[in-house]
Amino acid sequence: MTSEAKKVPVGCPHDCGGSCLLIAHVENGVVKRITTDESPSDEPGADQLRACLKGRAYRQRLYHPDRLKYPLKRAGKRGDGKYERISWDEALDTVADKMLAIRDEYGAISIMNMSHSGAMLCAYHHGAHAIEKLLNMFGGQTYLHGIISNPGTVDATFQMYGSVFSANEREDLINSKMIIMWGWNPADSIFGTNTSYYLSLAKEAGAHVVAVDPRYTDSAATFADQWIPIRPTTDAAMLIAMAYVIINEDLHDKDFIDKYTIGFDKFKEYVMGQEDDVPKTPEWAERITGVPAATIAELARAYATARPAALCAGFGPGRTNNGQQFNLAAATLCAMTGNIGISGGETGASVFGYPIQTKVMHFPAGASSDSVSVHWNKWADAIIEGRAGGYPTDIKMVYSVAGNTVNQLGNVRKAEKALNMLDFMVAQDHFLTATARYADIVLPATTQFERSDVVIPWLYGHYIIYSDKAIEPYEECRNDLDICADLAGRLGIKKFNDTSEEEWLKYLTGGAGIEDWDEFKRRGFLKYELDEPHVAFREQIEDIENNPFSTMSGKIEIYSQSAAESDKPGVTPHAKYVAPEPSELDEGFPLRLITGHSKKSCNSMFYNLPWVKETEPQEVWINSMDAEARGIANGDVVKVSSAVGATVLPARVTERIIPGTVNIDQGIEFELDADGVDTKGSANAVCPDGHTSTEITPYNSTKVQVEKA
Ligand SMILES: Nc1nc2c(c(=O)[nH]1)N[C@H]1C(S)=C(S)[C@@H](COP(=O)(O)OP(=O)(O)OC[C@H]3O[C@@H](n4cnc5c(=O)[nH]c(N)nc54)[C@H](O)[C@@H]3O)O[C@H]1N2
Ligand SMILES: Nc1nc2c(c(=O)[nH]1)N[C@H]1C(S)=C(S)[C@@H](COP(=O)(O)OP(=O)(O)OC[C@H]3O[C@@H](n4cnc5c(=O)[nH]c(N)nc54)[C@H](O)[C@@H]3O)O[C@H]1N2
Ligand SMILES: [Mo]
Repeated sequence: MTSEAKKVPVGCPHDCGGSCLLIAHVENGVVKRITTDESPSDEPGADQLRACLKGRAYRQRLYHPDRLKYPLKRAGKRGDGKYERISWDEALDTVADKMLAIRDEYGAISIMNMSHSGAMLCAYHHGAHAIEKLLNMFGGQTYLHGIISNPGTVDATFQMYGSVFSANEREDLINSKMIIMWGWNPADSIFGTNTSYYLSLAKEAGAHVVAVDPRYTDSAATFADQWIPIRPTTDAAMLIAMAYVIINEDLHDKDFIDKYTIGFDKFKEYVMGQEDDVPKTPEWAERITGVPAATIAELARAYATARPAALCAGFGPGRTNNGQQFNLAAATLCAMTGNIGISGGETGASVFGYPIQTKVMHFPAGASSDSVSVHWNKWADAIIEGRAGGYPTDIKMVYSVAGNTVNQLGNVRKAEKALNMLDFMVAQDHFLTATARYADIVLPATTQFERSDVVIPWLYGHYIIYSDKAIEPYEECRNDLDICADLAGRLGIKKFNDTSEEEWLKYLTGGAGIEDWDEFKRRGFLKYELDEPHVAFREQIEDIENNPFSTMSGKIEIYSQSAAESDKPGVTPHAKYVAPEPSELDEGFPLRLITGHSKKSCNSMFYNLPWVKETEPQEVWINSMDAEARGIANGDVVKVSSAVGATVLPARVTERIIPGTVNIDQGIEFELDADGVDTKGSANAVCPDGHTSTEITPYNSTKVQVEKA
């Protein structure tokens, strides 16, 4: 007998920047259909939280034939994917025995926690939170520090504004007269639920839209009146030349600069050439960026006179050597034109928007004073070199939850070498990922459909989602917290968790102003009613005397004294174009590589779903000039190589990318052949694994060669 379908609200917690409502239509315990937010559009609060195609295709992920169904034990070489089914008891006993033995012999910190951002937007116990707590209670861990996504943006916004709450809400775009999508492609990379919708509204309202990007992206194609192709890693030069034009033509907002900023004069000396005898003219920038001087000057004039104008900076340009200079320069331009703290403006270094992060807490993981850390990009070196190489400890074991580090950090060949040196590895995931297939024990975790949680937006949006358990766990899958709690028992850890799910959720959302919990659960969301969209630093601009910026001076620091006093290499007191140091990794590799975040995946997730795969194939974009010089025709299979490795994939010969630069979308999982060459077109088979002195992972500074395979 079929019962009637019930509709259950579920929040999508994956790390794309959106945080959308999925409505699971459940019949007889099976999700039959997924729709999205259909609440009436005239309701107060946030707009409908409409899901993307990946969220709506989630049934294919939930019930994918390759989904992990039960615990697995390795039955072949690390990496070859041969496993056999074991019981939960055998799996957890094995993990606990190994952990105890490793702690006895080498200490708890010889366990590296490689968990990452797969279920980033959970407030509660799922994804990486529980394992962090377990390892802390076990005596500490080696965790991985640094931010992969946007360290340049975070540093720049702290340096200039003293806060990471530096983004306007997307709804506010409708108030902009001009929008510059600078290395920003939200048609693909989401960056907040409904961003594309708000861009459409802005365009309908008459905003002039310009895209500055090495690629003619789908965002540029859909929204932009003008595409300005630029060589990657050179953006700071173009922005600084725009500052030159604005100063030279007296278009800067002197009142704003006087009242709200400090250090403009020092920056001006640099721009006009008094500091180093190099005036930063558009002609100077043309040589660096490849953008015609006249185009730079024209954009500068348009931006300076279009107020309010939103300079929306993506994270791609910051994922380069000296990437923080991009955001410092962009933020400086926003300040010079008085576009900060006003509706329709933007800050050029946007991290968080509406401060939901202060209202909903994450599951508390505690801390252990014995823990040590290494930078994300050094995880493999830390295993390979250990204490002898200057790392804090010798790593014997890796535990990975909700991360695919082997695939998502550079230099997968080195990763393979490191993992083969371990005594033991555990991975907890939904699939036998490129990381999980090196594990000795693989544990199957539930998805958001099989548990309850609270899901919050990544950057922008004044809402929280109640994600209700729609179905029982798939096959033998278990919740991350329950797995860790069972392990805790076996490890002799007491009081790992004595709080019920509902109590946790109420506690973690205690500051979120939920008046009627049952109604929150029933509807599946709480949308805060705001009079107008949140604008970063509005309070400071409206009343600087009483609401100073959280910088040392209380103002926007176009010149930062504390940065001037910093002894960290790469830190500069004001925005500067710093040419990258020549690297031996670049020799013999003439083309620049960028690695975009695309609609066909969320990092390494979703590309295995037929409906998602249909959207676009994995290809390397190459300009026809570069292709012709190499005898490459559209669709030819090519080999892309760098100093650290190579990958093979079809070429898309196109004018949609600037000559001299190629693009491989990041996220696709690698598979190495007998020669160590990746056969799937995975970006990190070619991106190296270093980081800059300011801890940036400079994927988009990679140099490669392309040839017919
Ligand atoms: N669908 C989808 N959405 C996602 C993700 C995903 O994988 N898939 N990932 C999520 C995550 S974790 C993050 S951190 C964000 C990432 O978001 P971003 O980092 O902003 O995304 P990218 O595609 O890397 O870069 C944005 C644009 O910058 C361009 N670009 C690259 N280098 C340069 C440069 O030097 N100068 C200029 N001007 N442009 C450059 C690229 O061509 C691209 O169009 O997206 C999030 N959203
Ligand atoms: N070349 C290149 N590489 C990049 C980037 C780039 O621009 N260029 N971008 C980088 C960026 S910005 C980021 S943030 C990183 C992302 O790096 P990661 O966080 O390592 O990548 P994801 O693909 O998000 O990994 C998520 C994994 O978590 C699993 N997962 C999801 N939900 C759950 C859950 O509830 N429980 C458990 N146990 N598992 C779950 C998924 O199945 C998936 O395997 O990648 C980086 N890699
Ligand atoms: Mo990210």
